[in-house]
Amino acid sequence: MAITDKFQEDIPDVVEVEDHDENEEAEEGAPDVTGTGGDGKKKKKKKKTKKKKPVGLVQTDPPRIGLSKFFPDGHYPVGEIQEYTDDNAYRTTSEEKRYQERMILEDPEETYDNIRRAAEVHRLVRRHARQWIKPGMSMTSIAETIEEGTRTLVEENGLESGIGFPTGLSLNNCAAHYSPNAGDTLVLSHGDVLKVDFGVHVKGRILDSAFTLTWEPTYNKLLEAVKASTNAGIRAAGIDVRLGDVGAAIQEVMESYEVEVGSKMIPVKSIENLSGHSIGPYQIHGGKSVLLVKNRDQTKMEEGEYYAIETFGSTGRGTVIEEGDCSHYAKIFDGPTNPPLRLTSAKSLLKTINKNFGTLPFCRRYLDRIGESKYLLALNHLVSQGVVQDYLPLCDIRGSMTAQFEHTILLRPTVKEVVSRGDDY
Ligand SMILES: [Co+2]
Repeated sequence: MAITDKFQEDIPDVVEVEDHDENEEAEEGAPDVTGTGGDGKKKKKKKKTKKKKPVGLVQTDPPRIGLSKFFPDGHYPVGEIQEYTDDNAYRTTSEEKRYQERMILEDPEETYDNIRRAAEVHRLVRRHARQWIKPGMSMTSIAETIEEGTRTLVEENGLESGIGFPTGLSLNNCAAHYSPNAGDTLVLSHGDVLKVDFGVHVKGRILDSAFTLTWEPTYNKLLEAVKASTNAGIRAAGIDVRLGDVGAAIQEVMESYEVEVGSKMIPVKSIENLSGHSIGPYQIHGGKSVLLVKNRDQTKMEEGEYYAIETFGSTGRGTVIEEGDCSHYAKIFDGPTNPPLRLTSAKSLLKTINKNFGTLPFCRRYLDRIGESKYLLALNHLVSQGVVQDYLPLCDIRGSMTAQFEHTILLRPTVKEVVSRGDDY
């Protein structure tokens, strides 16, 4: 893809500097609760000492200029800030908690700038995808375009930065884990409900965020229900909050909606066997699950955790089952390090997986593009030996429609940060 470094002289550089200060303000001063930046005085004071962004560097369309070029000081935009409430309200202004965050920001492995960089890549890639994806396109071309955007913007570099997990493009009654394999001929149709779920990682910090697209107004209400439920889940999340209570908050909003399909009113259901999840370094499912329905899980969310808050609504049964060809795989995070493998091909494939993906999820197309072929027997062997987990497409009943919205949030010591928030969702 063409990369153009054009300079636009008419953009005043003051704008760029202010942009950048907004980030600093939230970190060094009081938490930026309103998201509008802090007081003007502080900005002026800092301006002199700041390294400037390249003046007038403009991102291409589609976005193909590495993001770091726009943020030479290594600080990336802060997400939406939500304050803790009740027993945790003290955190917003606590000196001790602020100090803790400063220490985190100074640690190159722990700093929030890793996940914020991934989030900014996600926002740019999806901004293009949301207006570009149209019925008539093949699922393969959609997936490849999103992936090319991610790879270039995050400046893919081995296991240091890259794709966080395979691009999910699940359609209609299928809610999750479909991505085209080689030879897939599926084409997007006008009446489809498409879930676009893709990931970006920087130093193993995985940004997991998803949205749904439709081209027919029939299912607008379904999308609205799911978007509102995800936001309810995000609101409910917090330090010391029980996972079961987040599920209840999600379900309550989800099931207050109904969708009119052909003059029939259909209630929206929370899919009961899908969930959001905590996220660890290089570990997409970090061990804690956030169900979308009320449940008795007393496990609490904790300070410092990263969560993917994702909800799925359905006009069907509200339950998914595995269906169709598998595309998604991942090495099991706590799996055996040196498993006894009788197939030589499996041993060699495992080496390839370790080198290219580690414990990050991958799909068959990612194996194809790095030159692997005829690997299915070996891959299945790794699955049967408990080394690799396969993730099959998850679908509700035929004829039903499902939608998904998802954000990654950080339970920072002082505030909750919805790091993937954009002006789109
Ligand atoms: Co997720």
